[in-house]
Amino acid sequence: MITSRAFRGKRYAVLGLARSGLAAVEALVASGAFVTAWDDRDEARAALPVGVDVADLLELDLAGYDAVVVSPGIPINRHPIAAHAQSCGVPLICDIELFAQARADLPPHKVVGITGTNGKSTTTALVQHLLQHGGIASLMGGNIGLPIMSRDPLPQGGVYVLELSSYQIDLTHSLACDIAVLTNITPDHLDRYDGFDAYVASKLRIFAMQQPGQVAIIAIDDELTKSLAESIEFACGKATKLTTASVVKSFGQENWPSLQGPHNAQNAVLAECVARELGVTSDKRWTGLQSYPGLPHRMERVRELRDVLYVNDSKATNATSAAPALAAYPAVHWILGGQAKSNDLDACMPFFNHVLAAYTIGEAGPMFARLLQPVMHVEECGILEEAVKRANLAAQPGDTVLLSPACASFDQYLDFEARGNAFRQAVGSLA
Ligand code: UMA
Ligand code: ADP
Repeated sequence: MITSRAFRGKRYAVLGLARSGLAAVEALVASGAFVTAWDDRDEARAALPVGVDVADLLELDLAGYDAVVVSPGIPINRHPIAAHAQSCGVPLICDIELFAQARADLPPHKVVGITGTNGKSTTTALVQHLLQHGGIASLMGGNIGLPIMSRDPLPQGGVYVLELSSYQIDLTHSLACDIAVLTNITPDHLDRYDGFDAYVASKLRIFAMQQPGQVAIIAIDDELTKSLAESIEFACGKATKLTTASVVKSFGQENWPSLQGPHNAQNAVLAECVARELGVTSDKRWTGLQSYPGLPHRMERVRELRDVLYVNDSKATNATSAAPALAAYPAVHWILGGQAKSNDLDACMPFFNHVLAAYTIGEAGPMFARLLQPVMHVEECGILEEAVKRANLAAQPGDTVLLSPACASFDQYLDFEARGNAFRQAVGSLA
Protein backbone atom coordinates (compact mmCIF):
# COMPACT_ATOMS: atom_id res chain seq x y z
CA MET A 1 0.00 0.00 0.00
CA ILE A 2 1.01 3.66 -0.25
CA THR A 3 2.14 5.22 3.03
CA SER A 4 3.60 8.62 3.81
CA ARG A 5 5.32 10.56 6.55
CA ALA A 6 2.90 13.36 5.72
CA PHE A 7 0.16 11.54 7.69
CA ARG A 8 2.20 10.55 10.75
CA GLY A 9 0.70 11.76 14.05
CA LYS A 10 -2.22 13.48 12.29
CA ARG A 11 -5.92 12.83 12.95
CA TYR A 12 -8.34 11.81 10.23
CA ALA A 13 -12.05 11.10 10.26
CA VAL A 14 -13.10 8.69 7.49
CA LEU A 15 -16.69 8.41 6.27
CA GLY A 16 -17.61 5.50 3.98
CA LEU A 17 -15.82 2.16 4.30
CA ALA A 18 -16.25 0.41 0.98
CA ARG A 19 -13.31 0.07 -1.43
CA SER A 20 -11.78 3.55 -1.31
CA GLY A 21 -12.60 4.30 2.35
CA LEU A 22 -11.16 1.07 3.69
CA ALA A 23 -8.00 1.48 1.61
CA ALA A 24 -7.63 5.02 2.96
CA VAL A 25 -8.02 3.83 6.57
CA GLU A 26 -5.44 1.10 6.11
CA ALA A 27 -2.92 3.45 4.48
CA LEU A 28 -3.43 6.11 7.17
CA VAL A 29 -3.05 3.62 10.03
CA ALA A 30 0.08 2.15 8.41
CA SER A 31 1.45 5.69 8.10
CA GLY A 32 1.04 6.33 11.84
CA ALA A 33 -2.11 8.48 11.75
CA PHE A 34 -4.99 8.41 14.27
CA VAL A 35 -8.19 7.40 12.54
CA THR A 36 -11.85 7.59 13.52
CA ALA A 37 -14.13 5.95 10.98
CA TRP A 38 -17.80 5.41 10.21
CA ASP A 39 -20.07 3.72 7.72
CA ASP A 40 -23.84 3.43 8.05
CA ARG A 41 -23.53 -0.30 7.32
CA ASP A 42 -22.71 -2.52 10.33
CA GLU A 43 -20.75 -5.01 8.24
CA ALA A 44 -18.53 -2.26 6.80
CA ARG A 45 -17.67 -1.05 10.31
CA ALA A 46 -16.97 -4.65 11.35
CA ALA A 47 -14.28 -4.90 8.64
CA LEU A 48 -12.20 -2.08 10.17
CA PRO A 49 -8.65 -2.94 11.24
CA VAL A 50 -7.81 -2.86 14.96
CA GLY A 51 -6.66 0.47 16.31
CA VAL A 52 -9.33 2.49 14.54
CA ASP A 53 -11.92 4.36 16.63
CA VAL A 54 -15.49 3.83 15.48
CA ALA A 55 -17.87 6.76 15.88
CA ASP A 56 -20.68 8.39 13.96
CA LEU A 57 -18.91 11.43 12.53
CA LEU A 58 -22.10 13.50 12.62
CA GLU A 59 -22.12 13.18 16.39
CA LEU A 60 -18.40 13.86 16.76
CA ASP A 61 -16.71 17.20 17.42
CA LEU A 62 -14.41 17.32 14.40
CA ALA A 63 -12.34 20.24 15.68
CA GLY A 64 -8.72 19.11 15.86
CA TYR A 65 -9.03 16.66 12.96
CA ASP A 66 -6.77 17.36 10.01
CA ALA A 67 -9.31 16.25 7.42
CA VAL A 68 -12.50 14.27 6.84
CA VAL A 69 -11.88 11.61 4.19
CA VAL A 70 -15.17 11.05 2.39
CA SER A 71 -15.93 8.26 -0.08
CA PRO A 72 -16.77 9.55 -3.55
CA GLY A 73 -20.14 7.80 -3.47
CA ILE A 74 -21.32 9.97 -0.58
CA PRO A 75 -23.25 12.88 -2.08
CA ILE A 76 -21.56 15.86 -0.44
CA ASN A 77 -24.08 18.24 -2.02
CA ARG A 78 -26.77 16.90 0.33
CA HIS A 79 -25.11 14.75 3.00
CA PRO A 80 -24.88 16.61 6.37
CA ILE A 81 -21.17 15.74 6.72
CA ALA A 82 -20.29 18.66 4.43
CA ALA A 83 -21.89 21.32 6.66
CA HIS A 84 -20.64 19.59 9.81
CA ALA A 85 -17.02 19.53 8.60
CA GLN A 86 -17.28 23.12 7.45
CA SER A 87 -18.67 24.28 10.80
CA CYS A 88 -15.65 22.65 12.48
CA GLY A 89 -13.24 24.19 9.96
CA VAL A 90 -12.03 20.80 8.68
CA PRO A 91 -11.43 20.15 4.96
CA LEU A 92 -13.31 17.40 3.10
CA ILE A 93 -11.00 15.24 1.00
CA CYS A 94 -10.96 11.77 -0.60
CA ASP A 95 -8.36 9.07 -1.11
CA ILE A 96 -7.07 10.78 -4.26
CA GLU A 97 -6.09 13.85 -2.20
CA LEU A 98 -4.32 11.53 0.25
CA PHE A 99 -2.40 10.13 -2.73
CA ALA A 100 -1.54 13.67 -3.85
CA GLN A 101 -0.18 14.45 -0.38
CA ALA A 102 1.79 11.19 -0.28
CA ARG A 103 3.54 11.85 -3.61
CA ALA A 104 6.52 13.63 -2.08
CA ASP A 105 7.50 10.39 -0.32
CA LEU A 106 7.17 8.22 -3.44
CA PRO A 107 10.12 7.48 -5.75
CA PRO A 108 10.22 10.04 -8.62
CA HIS A 109 7.24 9.27 -10.84
CA LYS A 110 4.60 10.75 -13.14
CA VAL A 111 0.84 10.92 -12.76
CA VAL A 112 -1.66 10.74 -15.60
CA GLY A 113 -5.20 11.81 -14.58
CA ILE A 114 -8.08 10.90 -16.89
CA THR A 115 -11.55 12.38 -16.59
CA GLY A 116 -14.62 12.97 -18.78
CA THR A 117 -18.20 11.77 -18.85
CA ASN A 118 -17.61 8.67 -20.98
CA GLY A 119 -14.54 6.69 -21.97
CA LYS A 120 -12.56 7.24 -18.76
CA SER A 121 -12.07 3.57 -17.89
CA THR A 122 -11.28 2.51 -21.45
CA THR A 123 -8.77 5.33 -21.89
CA THR A 124 -7.22 4.58 -18.49
CA ALA A 125 -6.86 0.85 -19.17
CA LEU A 126 -5.54 1.55 -22.66
CA VAL A 127 -2.92 4.03 -21.41
CA GLN A 128 -1.85 1.45 -18.83
CA HIS A 129 -1.67 -1.24 -21.53
CA LEU A 130 0.37 0.96 -23.92
CA LEU A 131 2.82 1.92 -21.16
CA GLN A 132 3.33 -1.66 -20.04
CA HIS A 133 3.62 -2.82 -23.64
CA GLY A 134 6.23 -0.09 -24.10
CA GLY A 135 8.25 -1.28 -21.10
CA ILE A 136 7.30 1.55 -18.71
CA ALA A 137 6.38 0.53 -15.13
CA SER A 138 2.85 1.74 -14.44
CA LEU A 139 -0.28 0.97 -12.51
CA MET A 140 -3.84 2.15 -12.76
CA GLY A 141 -6.18 3.17 -9.99
CA GLY A 142 -9.01 5.43 -8.91
CA ASN A 143 -12.54 5.33 -10.28
CA ILE A 144 -11.71 2.27 -12.39
CA GLY A 145 -12.38 0.30 -9.20
CA LEU A 146 -8.84 0.07 -7.81
CA PRO A 147 -8.35 2.36 -4.81
CA ILE A 148 -4.96 3.92 -5.35
CA MET A 149 -3.90 3.91 -1.67
CA SER A 150 -4.03 0.12 -1.58
CA ARG A 151 -1.49 -0.26 -4.40
CA ASP A 152 2.21 -0.80 -3.82
CA PRO A 153 4.36 2.16 -4.89
CA LEU A 154 6.08 2.02 -8.26
CA PRO A 155 9.86 2.11 -8.62
CA GLN A 156 11.55 5.29 -9.82
CA GLY A 157 10.31 6.38 -13.25
CA GLY A 158 6.91 4.71 -12.84
CA VAL A 159 3.63 6.19 -14.04
CA TYR A 160 0.41 6.21 -11.98
CA VAL A 161 -2.58 6.22 -14.32
CA LEU A 162 -5.62 7.51 -12.42
CA GLU A 163 -9.21 7.44 -13.60
CA LEU A 164 -10.85 10.41 -11.87
CA SER A 165 -14.59 10.93 -11.51
CA SER A 166 -16.00 14.37 -10.86
CA TYR A 167 -16.89 13.15 -7.35
CA GLN A 168 -13.22 12.45 -6.69
CA ILE A 169 -12.06 15.71 -8.25
CA ASP A 170 -14.48 17.62 -5.98
CA LEU A 171 -12.67 16.13 -2.98
CA THR A 172 -9.14 16.63 -4.32
CA HIS A 173 -7.24 19.88 -3.90
CA SER A 174 -3.55 19.37 -4.69
CA LEU A 175 -3.18 16.70 -7.38
CA ALA A 176 -0.95 18.22 -10.08
CA CYS A 177 -1.19 15.69 -12.91
CA ASP A 178 1.84 15.61 -15.20
CA ILE A 179 -0.68 14.79 -17.91
CA ALA A 180 -4.41 15.53 -17.47
CA VAL A 181 -6.84 14.10 -20.01
CA LEU A 182 -10.44 15.07 -20.82
CA THR A 183 -12.45 12.66 -22.98
CA ASN A 184 -15.79 14.49 -23.37
CA ILE A 185 -18.48 16.16 -21.27
CA THR A 186 -22.22 15.58 -21.59
CA PRO A 187 -24.92 15.88 -18.90
CA ASP A 188 -24.49 13.22 -16.19
CA HIS A 189 -24.62 12.95 -12.39
CA LEU A 190 -26.85 16.01 -12.28
CA ASP A 191 -28.30 14.92 -8.93
CA ARG A 192 -24.88 15.79 -7.49
CA TYR A 193 -24.52 19.23 -9.10
CA ASP A 194 -26.31 22.52 -9.26
CA GLY A 195 -26.81 22.19 -13.03
CA PHE A 196 -24.67 21.15 -16.02
CA ASP A 197 -22.32 24.16 -15.72
CA ALA A 198 -21.41 23.13 -12.18
CA TYR A 199 -20.66 19.58 -13.40
CA VAL A 200 -18.43 20.95 -16.17
CA ALA A 201 -16.66 23.21 -13.65
CA SER A 202 -16.00 20.18 -11.45
CA LYS A 203 -14.34 18.27 -14.30
CA LEU A 204 -12.20 21.26 -15.25
CA ARG A 205 -10.60 21.43 -11.82
CA ILE A 206 -8.30 18.61 -12.96
CA PHE A 207 -6.60 21.25 -15.15
CA ALA A 208 -6.77 24.03 -12.55
CA MET A 209 -4.69 21.87 -10.18
CA GLN A 210 -1.89 21.45 -12.74
CA GLN A 211 1.43 23.31 -12.52
CA PRO A 212 2.84 25.43 -15.37
CA GLY A 213 4.36 23.27 -18.10
CA GLN A 214 2.31 20.18 -17.33
CA VAL A 215 0.34 18.74 -20.21
CA ALA A 216 -3.40 18.82 -20.93
CA ILE A 217 -4.76 16.43 -23.58
CA ILE A 218 -8.32 17.10 -24.66
CA ALA A 219 -10.58 15.47 -27.25
CA ILE A 220 -12.31 18.22 -29.18
CA ASP A 221 -15.01 16.33 -31.01
CA ASP A 222 -17.81 18.72 -30.07
CA GLU A 223 -18.33 22.45 -29.66
CA LEU A 224 -18.22 22.39 -25.86
CA THR A 225 -14.89 20.58 -25.58
CA LYS A 226 -13.48 22.78 -28.35
CA SER A 227 -14.23 25.93 -26.43
CA LEU A 228 -13.14 24.42 -23.11
CA ALA A 229 -9.83 23.40 -24.70
CA GLU A 230 -9.23 26.99 -25.83
CA SER A 231 -9.76 28.30 -22.32
CA ILE A 232 -7.61 25.58 -20.76
CA GLU A 233 -4.77 26.31 -23.16
CA PHE A 234 -5.07 29.96 -22.27
CA ALA A 235 -5.04 29.20 -18.55
CA CYS A 236 -2.44 26.47 -18.19
CA GLY A 237 -0.14 26.86 -21.17
CA LYS A 238 0.60 23.44 -22.60
CA ALA A 239 -2.50 21.83 -24.10
CA THR A 240 -2.78 19.23 -26.85
CA LYS A 241 -6.14 19.28 -28.61
CA LEU A 242 -7.11 16.23 -30.62
CA THR A 243 -10.00 15.47 -32.93
CA THR A 244 -10.88 11.84 -33.40
CA ALA A 245 -12.00 12.33 -36.96
CA SER A 246 -8.83 13.84 -38.37
CA VAL A 247 -6.40 11.52 -36.61
CA VAL A 248 -8.10 8.17 -36.67
CA LYS A 249 -8.25 7.76 -40.45
CA SER A 250 -4.52 7.29 -40.68
CA PHE A 251 -4.39 5.00 -37.64
CA GLY A 252 -5.98 1.80 -38.96
CA GLN A 253 -8.70 1.27 -36.37
CA GLU A 254 -9.83 -1.89 -38.19
CA ASN A 255 -6.77 -3.59 -36.69
CA TRP A 256 -7.83 -3.02 -33.05
CA PRO A 257 -10.42 -5.71 -32.23
CA SER A 258 -11.28 -4.38 -28.77
CA LEU A 259 -11.48 -0.74 -29.82
CA GLN A 260 -14.27 -0.66 -32.35
CA GLY A 261 -16.73 2.20 -32.81
CA PRO A 262 -16.31 5.98 -32.97
CA HIS A 263 -16.25 6.29 -29.19
CA ASN A 264 -13.28 3.94 -28.96
CA ALA A 265 -11.55 5.88 -31.70
CA GLN A 266 -11.71 8.87 -29.38
CA ASN A 267 -10.35 6.85 -26.47
CA ALA A 268 -7.55 5.42 -28.63
CA VAL A 269 -6.49 8.80 -29.97
CA LEU A 270 -6.22 10.17 -26.44
CA ALA A 271 -4.35 7.15 -25.06
CA GLU A 272 -1.96 7.08 -27.99
CA CYS A 273 -1.14 10.73 -27.38
CA VAL A 274 -0.48 10.12 -23.67
CA ALA A 275 1.80 7.16 -24.48
CA ARG A 276 3.69 9.26 -27.05
CA GLU A 277 4.13 12.06 -24.51
CA LEU A 278 5.58 9.53 -22.03
CA GLY A 279 8.08 8.15 -24.53
CA VAL A 280 6.50 4.92 -25.80
CA THR A 281 7.87 4.27 -29.29
CA SER A 282 5.52 4.46 -32.29
CA ASP A 283 6.02 0.78 -33.01
CA LYS A 284 4.97 -0.17 -29.47
CA ARG A 285 2.01 2.22 -29.60
CA TRP A 286 0.64 0.63 -32.78
CA THR A 287 1.13 -2.95 -31.66
CA GLY A 288 -0.28 -2.04 -28.25
CA LEU A 289 -3.50 -0.75 -29.81
CA GLN A 290 -3.82 -4.09 -31.59
CA SER A 291 -3.23 -6.22 -28.50
CA TYR A 292 -5.43 -4.25 -26.08
CA PRO A 293 -7.78 -6.88 -24.60
CA GLY A 294 -10.77 -4.64 -23.64
CA LEU A 295 -12.57 -4.30 -20.31
CA PRO A 296 -15.49 -6.31 -18.93
CA HIS A 297 -18.97 -4.72 -19.07
CA ARG A 298 -18.04 -2.42 -22.00
CA MET A 299 -19.50 -3.87 -25.20
CA GLU A 300 -18.31 -7.23 -23.92
CA ARG A 301 -19.25 -10.21 -26.13
CA VAL A 302 -20.70 -12.65 -23.63
CA ARG A 303 -22.04 -15.49 -25.75
CA GLU A 304 -23.16 -16.57 -29.20
CA LEU A 305 -26.19 -18.83 -29.12
CA ARG A 306 -27.81 -20.07 -32.33
CA ASP A 307 -26.17 -17.20 -34.20
CA VAL A 308 -27.48 -14.56 -31.80
CA LEU A 309 -24.81 -12.43 -30.16
CA TYR A 310 -25.25 -11.38 -26.50
CA VAL A 311 -23.40 -8.19 -25.53
CA ASN A 312 -22.89 -6.85 -22.01
CA ASP A 313 -22.54 -3.06 -22.05
CA SER A 314 -23.68 -2.58 -18.44
CA LYS A 315 -21.20 0.28 -18.03
CA ALA A 316 -23.27 2.42 -20.44
CA THR A 317 -24.94 4.34 -17.62
CA ASN A 318 -26.23 7.30 -19.62
CA ALA A 319 -27.81 7.84 -23.03
CA THR A 320 -24.61 9.21 -24.59
CA SER A 321 -22.67 6.08 -23.74
CA ALA A 322 -25.45 3.71 -24.88
CA ALA A 323 -25.60 5.39 -28.31
CA PRO A 324 -22.30 4.02 -29.69
CA ALA A 325 -23.27 0.48 -28.70
CA LEU A 326 -26.56 0.81 -30.63
CA ALA A 327 -24.59 2.24 -33.54
CA ALA A 328 -22.26 -0.75 -33.56
CA TYR A 329 -24.93 -3.44 -34.27
CA PRO A 330 -27.53 -3.36 -37.05
CA ALA A 331 -30.31 -5.54 -35.55
CA VAL A 332 -30.59 -5.02 -31.81
CA HIS A 333 -32.84 -6.32 -29.05
CA TRP A 334 -32.12 -3.52 -26.61
CA ILE A 335 -32.36 -4.06 -22.84
CA LEU A 336 -32.41 -0.70 -21.08
CA GLY A 337 -33.48 0.99 -17.88
CA GLY A 338 -32.43 1.30 -14.27
CA GLN A 339 -32.02 4.51 -12.32
CA ALA A 340 -32.54 7.28 -14.88
CA LYS A 341 -30.07 10.11 -15.22
CA SER A 342 -32.24 12.13 -17.59
CA ASN A 343 -35.79 12.07 -18.93
CA ASP A 344 -34.81 11.54 -22.55
CA LEU A 345 -32.91 9.21 -24.86
CA ASP A 346 -32.08 11.90 -27.41
CA ALA A 347 -28.45 10.80 -27.84
CA CYS A 348 -29.63 7.32 -28.89
CA MET A 349 -32.26 8.58 -31.34
CA PRO A 350 -30.02 8.52 -34.48
CA PHE A 351 -29.68 4.74 -34.00
CA PHE A 352 -33.30 3.82 -33.21
CA ASN A 353 -33.48 2.29 -36.69
CA HIS A 354 -31.00 -0.37 -35.48
CA VAL A 355 -33.42 -1.47 -32.74
CA LEU A 356 -35.86 -4.31 -33.45
CA ALA A 357 -37.40 -4.21 -29.97
CA ALA A 358 -36.75 -2.59 -26.59
CA TYR A 359 -37.04 -4.45 -23.26
CA THR A 360 -37.32 -2.06 -20.34
CA ILE A 361 -36.28 -2.77 -16.76
CA GLY A 362 -35.97 -0.95 -13.45
CA GLU A 363 -37.27 2.37 -12.15
CA ALA A 364 -36.91 4.11 -15.51
CA GLY A 365 -38.71 1.26 -17.34
CA PRO A 366 -42.17 2.87 -17.56
CA MET A 367 -40.74 6.26 -18.56
CA PHE A 368 -38.55 4.74 -21.31
CA ALA A 369 -41.48 2.61 -22.50
CA ARG A 370 -43.62 5.77 -22.93
CA LEU A 371 -40.79 7.45 -24.85
CA LEU A 372 -40.06 4.52 -27.15
CA GLN A 373 -43.53 3.04 -27.83
CA PRO A 374 -44.33 5.50 -30.65
CA VAL A 375 -41.18 4.49 -32.57
CA MET A 376 -40.51 0.82 -31.82
CA HIS A 377 -41.87 -2.37 -30.29
CA VAL A 378 -41.47 -2.21 -26.50
CA GLU A 379 -41.84 -4.90 -23.84
CA GLU A 380 -41.97 -3.79 -20.22
CA CYS A 381 -40.03 -6.49 -18.33
CA GLY A 382 -39.29 -5.01 -14.91
CA ILE A 383 -36.28 -7.22 -14.24
CA LEU A 384 -33.24 -8.15 -16.26
CA GLU A 385 -33.83 -11.91 -16.21
CA GLU A 386 -37.28 -11.44 -17.77
CA ALA A 387 -35.83 -9.12 -20.42
CA VAL A 388 -33.14 -11.66 -21.35
CA LYS A 389 -35.75 -14.42 -21.55
CA ARG A 390 -38.05 -12.42 -23.83
CA ALA A 391 -35.23 -11.12 -26.03
CA ASN A 392 -33.95 -14.67 -26.42
CA LEU A 393 -37.40 -15.83 -27.59
CA ALA A 394 -37.68 -13.03 -30.14
CA ALA A 395 -34.12 -12.91 -31.50
CA GLN A 396 -33.37 -14.35 -34.95
CA PRO A 397 -29.99 -15.53 -36.28
CA GLY A 398 -27.82 -12.47 -36.96
CA ASP A 399 -29.48 -10.35 -34.25
CA THR A 400 -27.76 -8.93 -31.17
CA VAL A 401 -29.21 -8.93 -27.66
CA LEU A 402 -27.64 -5.89 -26.06
CA LEU A 403 -27.71 -4.77 -22.43
CA SER A 404 -26.81 -1.08 -22.75
CA PRO A 405 -29.04 0.40 -20.07
CA ALA A 406 -28.45 4.17 -20.41
CA CYS A 407 -29.04 4.29 -16.64
CA ALA A 408 -27.29 3.85 -13.33
CA SER A 409 -27.80 0.46 -11.70
CA PHE A 410 -28.43 1.45 -8.09
CA ASP A 411 -32.21 0.88 -8.11
CA GLN A 412 -31.73 -2.89 -8.51
CA TYR A 413 -28.01 -3.66 -8.11
CA LEU A 414 -25.00 -2.77 -5.99
CA ASP A 415 -23.24 -1.34 -9.05
CA PHE A 416 -22.89 -1.72 -12.83
CA GLU A 417 -20.58 -4.69 -12.35
CA ALA A 418 -23.23 -6.62 -10.38
CA ARG A 419 -25.74 -5.78 -13.13
CA GLY A 420 -23.34 -6.97 -15.84
CA ASN A 421 -22.67 -10.18 -13.92
CA ALA A 422 -26.43 -10.77 -13.57
CA PHE A 423 -26.74 -10.37 -17.36
CA ARG A 424 -23.89 -12.84 -17.94
CA GLN A 425 -25.57 -15.30 -15.60
CA ALA A 426 -28.99 -14.94 -17.23
CA VAL A 427 -27.45 -15.37 -20.69
CA GLY A 428 -25.35 -18.29 -19.49
CA SER A 429 -28.42 -20.16 -18.30
CA LEU A 430 -30.25 -19.88 -21.65
CA ALA A 431 -30.63 -23.27 -23.23
N1 UMA B 1 -22.23 5.41 2.94
C1 UMA B 1 -22.56 5.80 4.24
N2 UMA B 1 -23.48 6.80 4.39
C2 UMA B 1 -24.08 7.41 3.32
C3 UMA B 1 -23.73 7.00 2.02
C4 UMA B 1 -22.79 5.98 1.86
O1 UMA B 1 -22.03 5.27 5.21
O2 UMA B 1 -24.90 8.29 3.53
C5 UMA B 1 -21.24 4.34 2.77
C6 UMA B 1 -21.82 3.09 2.10
O3 UMA B 1 -22.41 2.22 3.04
C7 UMA B 1 -20.56 2.50 1.45
C8 UMA B 1 -19.70 3.73 1.17
O4 UMA B 1 -20.21 4.80 1.94
O5 UMA B 1 -19.90 1.58 2.29
C9 UMA B 1 -19.88 4.10 -0.30
O6 UMA B 1 -18.71 4.38 -0.85
P1 UMA B 1 -18.55 4.46 -2.43
O7 UMA B 1 -19.86 4.37 -3.11
O8 UMA B 1 -17.73 5.65 -2.73
O9 UMA B 1 -17.84 3.07 -2.71
P2 UMA B 1 -16.33 2.66 -3.09
O10 UMA B 1 -16.34 1.19 -3.16
O11 UMA B 1 -15.35 3.32 -2.22
O12 UMA B 1 -16.22 3.15 -4.58
C10 UMA B 1 -15.64 4.40 -4.93
C11 UMA B 1 -16.29 4.84 -6.25
N3 UMA B 1 -17.74 4.90 -6.08
C12 UMA B 1 -18.45 5.96 -6.50
O13 UMA B 1 -17.97 6.95 -6.96
C13 UMA B 1 -19.96 5.84 -6.38
C14 UMA B 1 -15.96 3.82 -7.31
O14 UMA B 1 -16.46 4.29 -8.55
C15 UMA B 1 -14.45 3.65 -7.41
O15 UMA B 1 -14.17 2.66 -8.37
C16 UMA B 1 -13.89 3.26 -6.06
O16 UMA B 1 -14.26 4.27 -5.09
C17 UMA B 1 -12.38 3.12 -6.06
O17 UMA B 1 -11.74 4.37 -6.26
C18 UMA B 1 -17.60 3.57 -9.07
C19 UMA B 1 -18.61 4.52 -9.66
O18 UMA B 1 -19.77 4.14 -9.83
C20 UMA B 1 -17.17 2.61 -10.16
N4 UMA B 1 -18.21 5.74 -10.03
C21 UMA B 1 -19.09 6.68 -10.68
C22 UMA B 1 -19.13 6.45 -12.18
O19 UMA B 1 -18.18 5.88 -12.73
O20 UMA B 1 -20.11 6.89 -12.81
C23 UMA B 1 -18.58 8.11 -10.42
P1 ADP C 1 -16.43 5.63 -18.13
O1 ADP C 1 -15.36 5.04 -17.29
O2 ADP C 1 -16.21 7.10 -18.38
O3 ADP C 1 -17.83 5.34 -17.68
P2 ADP C 1 -15.98 3.47 -20.04
O4 ADP C 1 -14.70 3.46 -20.80
O5 ADP C 1 -16.13 2.54 -18.92
O6 ADP C 1 -16.27 4.98 -19.57
O7 ADP C 1 -17.17 3.24 -21.06
C1 ADP C 1 -18.50 3.20 -20.57
C2 ADP C 1 -19.45 3.11 -21.71
O8 ADP C 1 -19.44 4.35 -22.42
C3 ADP C 1 -19.06 2.03 -22.72
O9 ADP C 1 -19.83 0.90 -22.49
C4 ADP C 1 -19.31 2.65 -24.08
O10 ADP C 1 -20.60 2.27 -24.53
C5 ADP C 1 -19.33 4.15 -23.82
N1 ADP C 1 -18.12 4.89 -24.23
C6 ADP C 1 -16.84 4.52 -24.07
N2 ADP C 1 -16.02 5.49 -24.53
C7 ADP C 1 -16.79 6.50 -24.96
C8 ADP C 1 -16.53 7.79 -25.52
N3 ADP C 1 -15.30 8.23 -25.72
N4 ADP C 1 -17.62 8.55 -25.85
C9 ADP C 1 -18.89 8.12 -25.65
N5 ADP C 1 -19.18 6.91 -25.11
C10 ADP C 1 -18.18 6.12 -24.76
